[in-house]
Amino acid sequence: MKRISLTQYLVEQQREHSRIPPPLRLLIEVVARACKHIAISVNKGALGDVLGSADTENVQGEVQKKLDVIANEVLIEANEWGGHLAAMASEEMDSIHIVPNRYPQGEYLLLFDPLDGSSNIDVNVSIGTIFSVLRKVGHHQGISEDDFLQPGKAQAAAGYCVYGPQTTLVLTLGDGVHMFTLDRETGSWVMTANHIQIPHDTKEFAINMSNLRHWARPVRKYIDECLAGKDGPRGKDFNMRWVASMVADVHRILTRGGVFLYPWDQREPAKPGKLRLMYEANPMAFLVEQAGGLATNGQQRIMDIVPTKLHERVGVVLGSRHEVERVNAYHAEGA
Ligand code: AHM
Ligand code: MG
Repeated sequence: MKRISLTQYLVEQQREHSRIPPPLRLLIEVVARACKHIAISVNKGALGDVLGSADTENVQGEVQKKLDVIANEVLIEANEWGGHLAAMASEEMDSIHIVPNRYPQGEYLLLFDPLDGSSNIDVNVSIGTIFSVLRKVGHHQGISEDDFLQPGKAQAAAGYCVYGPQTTLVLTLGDGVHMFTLDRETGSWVMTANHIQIPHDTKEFAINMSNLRHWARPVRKYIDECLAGKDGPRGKDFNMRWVASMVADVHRILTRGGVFLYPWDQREPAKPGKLRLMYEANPMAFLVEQAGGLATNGQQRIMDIVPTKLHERVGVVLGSRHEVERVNAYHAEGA
C-alpha cells in the first residue's frame, strides 16, 4: 500500500473525487489535529496531572474525569474559529455549543464523545475520541438542537481516534474505512490500512457479562449459544473480549472481526441502553457498515433511527454481518 498522509488523502478526495468540499476537508484536519493534542495529554498521564476526577458531573449524571473535560475543551477550541462549523454537541455538554458571533458560521455540525472509555483513563488502558459530522439542513436563520436531530444515515463523515499502544485515526467519508497511524517523529497521520472489510463470520464476541441477569431473552439466547461452544448449536468455540472502551472494542472488530453488544437491558427500562445514539452509536455504525458489517439495536438499523433528543441512548449490536443478523433474527422471533 502506498503510504500517504491524511492531508494527501483528503486533498485527493476533494480534488479528484469531488467527494468532500473544502470546509469538510478543513473540519477533518482540525479534528485530527485536536486528537493529536489530546493524545499528548493522554500520554503524559500522571506527569501532566491529567488523571483522576474533575469533581464535576455531566448531563448524564456521570462524574467527569479531568481528561473528559480537557478533551472537550481541546475539541471546542480547535473547531470554533475555522468557519467550517455552525455548532457542536458533546457527551460532556448539556446543550449545543454554537459558534460564537465573532467567527464566521459554516454549514457543518460536529458531535463528539471527547474521551470514550473514561473508566480506563486512570488504569492506562486504551481510550479514544469519537466524532460524527452532519450538515445543517435548510436555510433558516439561527441554529438549535433540532438541527442536530438527524438520523445517522445523514452523516457526512465519522470516525474515532484510539489512544492505545499506537495512536490511530479511523475515518469514513462514505467511501470505505481508512486508518491513519500517528507518526510521532514527523507529527503526521500516515495511512496504514485502507478499505477495511470486517469478516462476515467470527468466533469472538464482546459484551459486559456482569449484566447477564438484566438482558432480554434474545440476547441471553445468543450468548448462551456462544458459550456452549463446539458442543452447542453453533458447533464452534467462541472467545470473549471486553475492553470497556467502545473505541478499542470497535477497533479490534474492524481489524479482525467480531461482534459487540451493549444491548437494552431491564435495569432502567425507560432507557434504551447505555450508549448514546448521536455521538457513539451513529459514528461507529457508519464505520462498521462502510466496512461491510452491520449495526442495529436488535430490531432496527441504528442509522435509520430518528433521534428525539441530543443525548438519546440506544441498544447496540454491531460487527460481523452474520452474527448481527443472527441477533436480529432472535429478536424478530421473540426468542
Ligand atoms: P463513556 O463514554 O462514559 O466512557 O461510556 C461509554 C463506555 C464505552 O466505551 C464502553 O463500551 C462502555 O461504556 C463500557 O461500559 P461498562 O463499564 O458498563 O462495561
Ligand atoms: Mg463514550
